[in-house]
Amino acid sequence: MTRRIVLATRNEHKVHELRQILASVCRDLDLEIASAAQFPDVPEVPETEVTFAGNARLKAEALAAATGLPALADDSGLAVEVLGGCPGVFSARWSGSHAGESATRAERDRANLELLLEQIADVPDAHRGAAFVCAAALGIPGQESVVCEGRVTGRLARSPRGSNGFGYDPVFVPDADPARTLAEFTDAEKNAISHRGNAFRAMEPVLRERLSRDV
Ligand code: ITT
Repeated sequence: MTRRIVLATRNEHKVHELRQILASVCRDLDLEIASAAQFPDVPEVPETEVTFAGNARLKAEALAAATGLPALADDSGLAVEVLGGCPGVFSARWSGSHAGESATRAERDRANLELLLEQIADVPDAHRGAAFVCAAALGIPGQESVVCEGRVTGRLARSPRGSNGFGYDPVFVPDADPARTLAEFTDAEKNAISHRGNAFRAMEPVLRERLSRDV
């Protein structure tokens, strides 16, 4: 039986990656995956929590309540060691909220990345460690939500390289392959090691159990 679920994100890059990750994690589950963009009347939920897990839970529960469907949310960001874990939950708005501005996501991503590079310009290579962190949340109407986390560690390059991915990918050099930034990985290579891939792979047993229960 086909199960309909909805991705609680308006970031089309995340939607693209999540569709591929879920296709490999739940290949046999016969999922029909909708995204928040298909529910334009449902307002975006303010990210008022101060943890990735808290914000992921907020997004999943709000969309599940509004649509009646199981909802999967992703709250993620970059934690830079020398900045004490920032930008962290402020990763999407590090250079300002840009509320009401007409800047595109690509322009906001570039402004965030440029500000971060400027802030750590004097930091030597030995201290440029960072991690991408992702909290995946599953919200199902009438059930308690579940959150799983994933991360990938690496270092920050001094200038952007590569054109794949989004956000801070062009400056993130994963420990698993120190010759390339994540923006120089293919989608499949990134998903295999990424914070998002790791968080949603950790969610696999929960998805199987909850989606079979919710019929
Ligand atoms: P939704 O809330 O609608 O999901 P968003 O982009 O605002 O979309 P977040 O609040 O979780 O999502 O912020 C995530 C930010 O962290 C994102 O905008 C990037 O700046 C950064 N980020 C997260 N995952 C990333 C990845 O895989 N590659 C590069 N940057 C990433």
